[in-house]
Amino acid sequence: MISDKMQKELNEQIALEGYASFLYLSMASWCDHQGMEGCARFMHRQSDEERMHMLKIFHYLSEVDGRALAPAIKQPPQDFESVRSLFEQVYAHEQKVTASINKLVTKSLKEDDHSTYNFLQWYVEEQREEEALMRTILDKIKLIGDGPQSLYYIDKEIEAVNAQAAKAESAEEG
Ligand code: OFO
Repeated sequence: MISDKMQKELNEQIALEGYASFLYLSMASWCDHQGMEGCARFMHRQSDEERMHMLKIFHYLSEVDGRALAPAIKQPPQDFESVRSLFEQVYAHEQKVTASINKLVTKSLKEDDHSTYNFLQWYVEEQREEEALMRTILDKIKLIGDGPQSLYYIDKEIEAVNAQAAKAESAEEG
């Protein structure tokens, strides 16, 4: 049985993960429109992952006899200044998610809710990986530059990240 307070906090996290999914979907569409197919594919995968993060909490709440709420999703931005600014926004959003997960972890400990504490450890690790990935991408963009001549090379770099992710996924599937 989960406390009302923890249930409310987890439902807020559901909303944050849901928003991330729609934000990244919007970014995928923008990238696609710029002809950056690698970036579009990357953002679609991130969007799918965020939906999975949202559903994971959904299922956890049911498992502990809580009530998961489907969130209202506010409209994400549709236009982005540049590919660099887009990835800066992704990184900023991931940092926001990390801060929110950290708060949840602290609260679960205060409540002696070890089940939720244990459940949240998956997110702690996921956020560390996501932040590291976004920082690597931003470093590459800074190195390459993001003028019109550089967009092709940025897209190629992101395609390499996509290929790595696909390889890791198929290794996981065995
Ligand atoms: Fe689920 O917030 Fe990103 O990873």
